[in-house]
Amino acid sequence: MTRATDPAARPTLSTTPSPRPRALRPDFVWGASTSSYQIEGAAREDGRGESVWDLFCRQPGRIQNGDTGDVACDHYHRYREDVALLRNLGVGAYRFSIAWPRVLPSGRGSPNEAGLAFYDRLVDSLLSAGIEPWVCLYHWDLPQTLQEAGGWANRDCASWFADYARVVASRLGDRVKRFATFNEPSVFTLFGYAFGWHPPAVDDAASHHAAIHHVNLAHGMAIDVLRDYVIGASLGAIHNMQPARPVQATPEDRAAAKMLDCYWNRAFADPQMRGAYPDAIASRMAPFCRDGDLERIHRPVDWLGINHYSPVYARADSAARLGFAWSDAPADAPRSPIGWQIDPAAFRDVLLDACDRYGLPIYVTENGAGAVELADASGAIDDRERIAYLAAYLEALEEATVLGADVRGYFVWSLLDNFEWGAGYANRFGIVRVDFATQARTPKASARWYAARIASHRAKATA
Ligand code: IFM
Repeated sequence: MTRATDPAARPTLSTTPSPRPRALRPDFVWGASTSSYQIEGAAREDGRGESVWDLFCRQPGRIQNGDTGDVACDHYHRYREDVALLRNLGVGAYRFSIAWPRVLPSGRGSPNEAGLAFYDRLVDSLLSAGIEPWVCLYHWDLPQTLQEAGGWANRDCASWFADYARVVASRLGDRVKRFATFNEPSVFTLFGYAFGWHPPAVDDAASHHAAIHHVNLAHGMAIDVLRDYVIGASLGAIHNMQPARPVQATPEDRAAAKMLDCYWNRAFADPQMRGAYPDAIASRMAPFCRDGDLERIHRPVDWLGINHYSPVYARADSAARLGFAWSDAPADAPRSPIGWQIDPAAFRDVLLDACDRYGLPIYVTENGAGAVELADASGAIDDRERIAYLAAYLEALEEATVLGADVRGYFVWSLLDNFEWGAGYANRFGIVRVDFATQARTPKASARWYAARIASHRAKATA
């Protein structure tokens, strides 16, 4: 493919919207995203098995304030109210994930009818509200029993995942057509198998590279299953893509940033959509890669899901096994209330570069801003900083589209404040506030802003 635009010629983006031709397609998909462990709760109900996150949260010191996903947003019981919130926003699509241990409590074997019935109810409720369900099969909650059998470091996990995909596809595939395999595979493999920050809290290069390869294999095998079982399927893979930058402009930090780029942006997307591992890590992947594996991984997909928040930074460290050490953004970078860098131009460039490199229609499957927020007495939140972030990032998305990127949709992260992994409930990403003591939902100012943004696009598209 030819480059959509010369990177050197890309203008600097301001965070103040300026009048320019609008390029979003009339059928642009507006959506909101969540994930199973972060919102469902009902951790011990209706036969759900344990996930790696259930155990991890019980380990002292792992999660801020000792929080767990046991109750989370209690979405398992309150999904009708949450679908009503989605309908009021005017979104056309809702991306959620299936909890593998709710559907297959031991990871394999007999499906749990009650778990499947929950997703039936959710899908039916979305469809009656005129909202298209976008299902992601895996958002990090591996069944604990499979972890005890080696987890993603065990090659068999790829077949277990394909079997799980078959169970979900045969149950929901009559009504759900949009499926993604994994959410942000580079995050859960790096954080779980290389840094020890997420479950299974391993810090081992061989397990990490094995996990990368087996997740890739699982992706390809599940794509084949979904094609076989879902008539009219539209299949994708969801990757976090963020510029990987050197924290200082030294040759050593630049080399470190290249390695971070390989693991963060390319270790999954390249084999899945181009059929090869990046050269810089190919020899590390070779011990796990058998004949025919790359063909099994490189299956045709219909779209690329991109999750993007802010750039990531690397620094050189001679002791770092992977060739980089994680670093904070430079001190002078503009930041969101939880310290994440704000750089909408980086988002625009990611969309343009991904469009060139992978040649697929793009849906932004996550973007949003975290905050530590206090409500007023009525529970209201005037989250102007989040609105400014969303406005600037949507401006960047439109600019990428004007410059030639084929971006077809945007899902805000997140519909609800939810369990934000290691930060527990302290960091809030929702456009709807959740009071975790009462489970009351209160749309924030950003929810009203997002609804108006969607309505104005629809009005123009149908004018
Ligand atoms: O909450 C997470 C989500 O699970 C994966 N993408 C990033 C979000 C914000 O950290």
